[in-house]
Amino acid sequence: MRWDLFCSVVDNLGDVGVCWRLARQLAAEHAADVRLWIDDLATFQRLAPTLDVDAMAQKLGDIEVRAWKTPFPLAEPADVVVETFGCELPAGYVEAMAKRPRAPVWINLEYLSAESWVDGCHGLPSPHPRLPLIRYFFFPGFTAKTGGVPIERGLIRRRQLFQQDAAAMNRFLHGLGVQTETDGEVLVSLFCYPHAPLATFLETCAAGTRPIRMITFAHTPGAEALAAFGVATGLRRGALAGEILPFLSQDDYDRVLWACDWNFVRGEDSFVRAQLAARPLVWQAYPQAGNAHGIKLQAFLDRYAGSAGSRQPALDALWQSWNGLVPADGLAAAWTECMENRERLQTAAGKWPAHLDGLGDLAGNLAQFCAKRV
Ligand code: TRH
Repeated sequence: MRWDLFCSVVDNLGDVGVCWRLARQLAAEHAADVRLWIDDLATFQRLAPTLDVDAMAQKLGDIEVRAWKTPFPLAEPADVVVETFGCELPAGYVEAMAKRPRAPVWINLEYLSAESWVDGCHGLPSPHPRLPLIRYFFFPGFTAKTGGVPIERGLIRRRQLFQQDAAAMNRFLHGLGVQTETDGEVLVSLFCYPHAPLATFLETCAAGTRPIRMITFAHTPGAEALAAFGVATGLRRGALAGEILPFLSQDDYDRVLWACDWNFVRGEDSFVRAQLAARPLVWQAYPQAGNAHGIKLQAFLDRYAGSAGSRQPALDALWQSWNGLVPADGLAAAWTECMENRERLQTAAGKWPAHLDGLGDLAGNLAQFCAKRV
């Protein structure tokens, strides 16, 4: 089957991060012939360094990458058309979809949310007001009534084997230039938005009793904060040492998440990857007006705590202060308590990937949904 995925980069990396991952999985695991239309090749190139940002058409592995320009070129619509994150398909392409002898399966792939209303909206059809086309709303999510989350075949087993092999983890980290000699050191990965209470967090870590090595990534807000705090490239201040790595491939970023004891993540794709890493995590939701992201945050924490069998008040407090939903002066106490309860938090984090895996993965659920309608 031929698939057209359309991705319009809003800002940051997650739109293209999710689309690139989905495209590769559909091709690798579902024999999909995928054309990925992207309107911002420069952003995409951060995730795919070999991409030619000037090419109108190119192959990246098995994926045909097309520059989504205006005016949109004539193109024969695919059997399945995925409009990601409500990006609004080119009008001419929609007209061409309606002229196909058999209308394509048209999917609107939504943003990930743990909110309960998602269950009732997932899979609903929406007939086009004028053309003989139906668009289906497809929601990633955390229940069996949603599309699940992206999980590549064998990923969980690969992560388990990696985490069982301390030598392999150390070799991987040393290969990135991360020193891991200090006994009892807690490894923390940091990927956040600029408005996170970074100064408060770094001060708290430096003043703490446990040695912490914080790993962050070039050209992200964490890198600036670590450098400003004087702990870049292995330097230490109090209990805190920092490492600024280059921006990694998605697969290497996964392995950093697997190797760390705590992962601070953001947006959508790194949020899911940290859940699959089976380590305690702190999520900074993409900021929305009126603190709507606070509702998304609490909805996820409710499900996550439910699965763990008990609420983790300190984790809730840490997430709330990290997201600016409560004053940052509560962050130090919340982080200290989370560090004391780390074993319990690790037990909860270790259970969660099995729950996600049990939902079926996003690409598989999407392929199955479309196969029934194509
Ligand atoms: O970059 P983001 O903030 O993207 C956001 C979200 O997708 C959000 O839902 C959306 O509304 C907004 O964009 C417009 O966070 P996210 O989703 O984690 O995407 C980051 C991508 O970068 C993800 O695929 C992981 C990848 N990454 C690497 O490949 N290497 C790295 O070194 C790092 C730190 C991240």
